[in-house]
Amino acid sequence: MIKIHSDVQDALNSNRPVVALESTIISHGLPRPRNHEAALEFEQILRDKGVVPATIAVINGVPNIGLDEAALDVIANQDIAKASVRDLPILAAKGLSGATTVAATAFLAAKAGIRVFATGGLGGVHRGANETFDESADLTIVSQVPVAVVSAGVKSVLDIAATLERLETLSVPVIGYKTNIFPSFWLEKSDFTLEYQADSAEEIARIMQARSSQGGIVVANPVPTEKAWEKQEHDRVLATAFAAAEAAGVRGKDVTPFLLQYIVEASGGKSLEVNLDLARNNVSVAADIATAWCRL
Ligand code: PSU
Ligand code: MN
Repeated sequence: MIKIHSDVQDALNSNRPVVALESTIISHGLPRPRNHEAALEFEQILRDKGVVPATIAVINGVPNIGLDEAALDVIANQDIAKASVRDLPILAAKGLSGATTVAATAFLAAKAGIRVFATGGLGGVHRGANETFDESADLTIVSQVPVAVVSAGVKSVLDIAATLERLETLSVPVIGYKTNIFPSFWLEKSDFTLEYQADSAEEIARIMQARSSQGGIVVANPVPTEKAWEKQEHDRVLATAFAAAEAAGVRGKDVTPFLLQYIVEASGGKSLEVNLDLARNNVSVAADIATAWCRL
């Protein structure tokens, strides 16, 4: 069972643009109370562009596509599970709430018929994955569901080279949005170039159409230059974060939330501002893509 908000269903029925938003970034990726403000702001960015927001989360066991005020309060202010696709049946049977990751959000968005999804940074292959096998389910699910994921690349705490290789193996198209350099979340650029770039939302929509229902695509949208984090400081703080995670013995699904939270504190809040800016930028580009998609 899935609960689709009437605003979302009406828009889908009449071919008006809808963009899915995830809830793990709100529950586990951003600190309170900025997380609640961000959830409301991301939705408002979409509404201001004439797009219906569909924030996705599991509330008392039921996947909700589009959240009301009370549900937004739950994801922002209650301690709920971080839910990937494998957790959905368990939450459903137990009647529990969960914040959906990119994987679970894309999976549920596709079920509802939503084709465009904005997040901050995609999950991927963690550094040291050759020993831990820690690779986000985000990659496999995006390869399987027909959703365009707009992200500022993958979080730079990850092994970006390995992540790009896995995306190739999984046959996921990766398209730079107005760039041929793969971004790295808080930084505008990584060391990796992309084979293809698109210079308009219309072009992305045409790629989506050509890919049809085979699976998703990754739209890599860099944080604007003037909003990016300074690279030296970024590298310095990340090194301290890896050492802290190692010392704390953090493993599995706790790694990403731990690192993000640690980095916010160790950067004196700088990483948080950049995370919000890059996410806003992704939401805005996703709005344009969803609009172009409806006009095809
Ligand atoms: N983007 C952000 N902040 C986040 C995330 C993305 O700006 O917290 C979340 C997404 O929900 C993504 C998750 O699916 O991080 C990756 O977690 P993991 O590495 O455990 O798969
Ligand atoms: Mn993991």
